[in-house]
Amino acid sequence: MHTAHRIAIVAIVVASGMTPHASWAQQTVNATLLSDSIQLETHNVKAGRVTLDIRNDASNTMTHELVVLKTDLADNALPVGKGQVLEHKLKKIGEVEDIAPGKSKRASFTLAPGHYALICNKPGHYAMGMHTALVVTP
Ligand SMILES: [Cu+2]
Repeated sequence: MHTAHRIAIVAIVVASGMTPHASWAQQTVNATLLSDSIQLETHNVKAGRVTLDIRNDASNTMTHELVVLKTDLADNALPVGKGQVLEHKLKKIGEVEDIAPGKSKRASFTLAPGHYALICNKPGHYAMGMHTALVVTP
C-alpha cells in the first residue's frame, strides 16, 4: 500500500511535467484605453499566454478597441490610410473589439518573442495617439 501511494505521486509529477508549454509564463497585463494614449502596466512580458485586461477609461465617452499587431515598426510609425492603420500590411495577432466607455474586457493571446504594437483602430484614433508597444522576450 505504501509503495502504491508513492507510485501514484510519481505518476502525477510526470504527467504535469508533460503539459505542453508548461514552462511558459502565464501573465496578465492591465491596459487602459485613454482618448490620446494606451497605457500598459508593463511593456515587457515573457513569451507564452498573455492575458490583457483592458479598460476603456477614455474621457471622450467613445467605444474603443485594442488590436494586437506583430511588427518591428515603432508603434507610432505604422502604415496608415484614410485614418486607419493598414492592418493587412502587418501581422495581426488578434483584437478585442468594442469596449464601451467605463467597461473592461479580457482576452488572452499566445505571443511569440518579438516586438508588438497595440493600437485602437477606430477611424482617427491611432492618429490621436491610441497606440503603444509591447516587447515579448523568450
Ligand atoms: Cu479608440
